[in-house]
Amino acid sequence: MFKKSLLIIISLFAGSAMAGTETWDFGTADAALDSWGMGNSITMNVGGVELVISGWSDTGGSSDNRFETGQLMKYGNGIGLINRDEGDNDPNHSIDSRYSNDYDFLLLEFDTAVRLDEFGLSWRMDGDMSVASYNGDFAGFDSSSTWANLISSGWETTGNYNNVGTSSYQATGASTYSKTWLISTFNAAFGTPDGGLDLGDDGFKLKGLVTTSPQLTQVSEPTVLLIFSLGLVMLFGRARRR
Ligand SMILES: [Ca+2]
Ligand SMILES: [Ca+2]
Ligand SMILES: [Ca+2]
Ligand SMILES: [Ca+2]
Repeated sequence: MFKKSLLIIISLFAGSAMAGTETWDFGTADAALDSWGMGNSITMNVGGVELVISGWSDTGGSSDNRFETGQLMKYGNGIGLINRDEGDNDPNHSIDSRYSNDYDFLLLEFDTAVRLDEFGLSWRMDGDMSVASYNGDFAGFDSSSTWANLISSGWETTGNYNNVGTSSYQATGASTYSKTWLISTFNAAFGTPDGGLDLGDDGFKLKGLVTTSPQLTQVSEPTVLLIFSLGLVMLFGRARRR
């Protein structure tokens, strides 16, 4: 009985430092739109981690290059985006770079640092894509944010992916953990066009993500401390009885 209790205590304590894997399926009702219209978002919780998704494009300013929010849409199990310079038709309602010189992207804000391991698409056109993470505490985009100053403002390219398909999830190759990620149509801010990796003809609808978080959040620190203290009390109690 005592040995068993101790084993449970130790496993609970060790569990607090173990990695968790979160699978985000945007086809579920948990990924509903928070509201309707420009600047809307999707808030979702998986395994104790919260994710807020918003949609953006470079539709602002007199030079058509400043970041502005767009309107997220749900199409079956996929997330799309209508930016401020386009309408709700195919392929504009996807996260696309097809028309109007606008490059759409999704901003992913987690409440804890995660590693973005994989993403899945429900639809794509050409399918050249980019993923980036923010290094530090992200304060949000402002009216001066553009593709040209993205990398110099704290973002790091995780990778560019040529012709991503819909049949299987794409691995990102990410090695860093961050609370803030960006998933985009391929853009020259992230790398030089190369062969099939070309600009301005891409679009996708995002159906899912796989992330890794460094700790299990189900067991809070005070709970772990309480359990550990109880274990110590039991240990001392047993030692004194001998
Ligand atoms: Ca679009
Ligand atoms: Ca435009
Ligand atoms: Ca633009
Ligand atoms: Ca392309």
